[in-house]
Formats: sequence, structure tokens, C-alpha cells
Amino acid sequence: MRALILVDLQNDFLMGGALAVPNGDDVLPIANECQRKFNLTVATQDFHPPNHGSFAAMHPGKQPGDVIELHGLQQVLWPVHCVQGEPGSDLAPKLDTALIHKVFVKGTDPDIDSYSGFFDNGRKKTTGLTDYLRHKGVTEVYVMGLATDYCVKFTALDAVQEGFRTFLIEDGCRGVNLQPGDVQRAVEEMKQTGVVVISSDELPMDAIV
Ligand code: VGL
Ligand code: ZN
Repeated sequence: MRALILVDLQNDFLMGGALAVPNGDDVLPIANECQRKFNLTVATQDFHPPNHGSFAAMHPGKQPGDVIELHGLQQVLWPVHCVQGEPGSDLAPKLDTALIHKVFVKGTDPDIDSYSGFFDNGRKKTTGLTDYLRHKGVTEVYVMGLATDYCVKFTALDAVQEGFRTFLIEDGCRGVNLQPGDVQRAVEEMKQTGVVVISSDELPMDAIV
């Protein structure tokens, strides 16, 4: 059984959003197309309380892009984004949500960030995604979304570690590139960990809609 994992296709990561990923909107039609080739699609949703520790605004004198230590973990600081209950945290209106079986929220604890759709950054708490996928008999996951160098990367790396055969749909991702080359290095790291990098037009057509 295969599953598609759509990572953080939310307003704040799209054009005009608080943490807009360059060309992020380009992946929405790809996400809609890919979903038709899977019998199981799940989505992740970055879903922060207004006082989340990853927000630069919570740390006087700090700017987005600065790196601090947050409760013992290195933390890149971001603009306020994906605040619970605000439109920026909503899934993109252009995303077909009718075929999404379940949405897994992350980043809800103000004290710790959660890039991965599986665990928080300290790997202390799970989102329930592994159990959900195993229960559905999933052995292979295909990951795409935003942003390549953060939430997509950590979701794919955790998927490998959780024992799923893991594919990255590369054209279905866009990255932040806080430092030039971050996206390329992220893809390299995923490959080296065992993620198979494919393009959406290579997706097997065996799923049924
Ligand atoms: C993300 C930075 C902060 C992401 C989420 O979805 O990649 N990046 N929060
Ligand atoms: Zn976030």
C-alpha cells in the first residue's frame, strides 16, 4: 500500500503569505494531479499557537533567520506564521482537499518546533502519523510539498527511519534557501539517507480514482 504525504500546503507558505516559499504556488496543481494516483493521501499542517518559540517576535532583538537555542535545540527563527485559527494556517484554497483522508497538525507546543510530520524536533512526541499509516497497511510513502529544506526534508528522513520505503516527488517541492544551496543539500541528504527521488510524471498509474 502506498500513501501520498502533502506537506504544509498552507496559505502562509504561498504567495502573499507570512513565510512565502519562492514559487510555492507552482506545486498546487502537481499536488492535485498526484492525489488522483493514490488511494490514500494525508496532509500535514503547521499549526502554531500565537506565542510559538520559533517566532522571532517572541525573542526581543532577534530577527527572522537568526538562530537561537530553544530549550536545548538549535532553532531558526521565523516570521509569525501558521497561527492556529488564522487564515494563514489554512490549507490552500486551490488544493483539492476532498481526497485528503486525514490532516496531521504539528508545531502546536509553544516550546518546540516540529518540521517533520511524524515527530517534533526533539523527537519527544509523535503526531500519530506512523501509527495511522501502519494501521492502513502502508509500506511506501511519497512526500511532496513545502518547504524542501525544512518540513519536507525532515518528514522524508523520519519516514525512512520509521521503516517506510520513501520517495520524494522533487518537482512537487519548493524550498526556502535561507542559504544558497540549502535545497540542493537537502535533496542530497535525503538521497543519502535512502529516499528515492522521482518526478511526478514517473508516478505509477496503478491507483484508481
Ligand atoms: C516550515 C519553517 C517554519 C515548513 C514550517 O513548512 O517547511 N518552515 N515552519
Ligand atoms: Zn512553522
